[in-house]
Amino acid sequence: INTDTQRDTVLDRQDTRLAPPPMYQVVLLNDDYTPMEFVVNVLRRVFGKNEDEAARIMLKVHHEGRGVCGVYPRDIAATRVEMVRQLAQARQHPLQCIMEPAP
Ligand code: TYC
Repeated sequence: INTDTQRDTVLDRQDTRLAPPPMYQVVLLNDDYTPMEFVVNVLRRVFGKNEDEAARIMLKVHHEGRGVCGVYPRDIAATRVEMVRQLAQARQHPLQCIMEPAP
């Protein structure tokens, strides 16, 4: 065996390993006006979902009011929220996207 812990002990060095970063969930919110097809396309383009998964998330948001698109470190979550805002604004859709600490 040769674990990181054992190597640190043998070499008597400080533990330089990092804690995992805090994670944030990106959440899409429902509204009455954004077309379903637009939301599906956003989920495919911004969050890398396939057609089936994108449709599943869109319908969950449509029926339940909100839905998680993905869970990421802070900067990646913030960038994806901004990409959704820009795509929605470009087509004048009221689509809202937020990030919140993952539970
Ligand atoms: N409720 C919208 C409609 O009926 C569809 C929709 C789904 C809008 C998800 C936003 O995040 C959303 N056209």
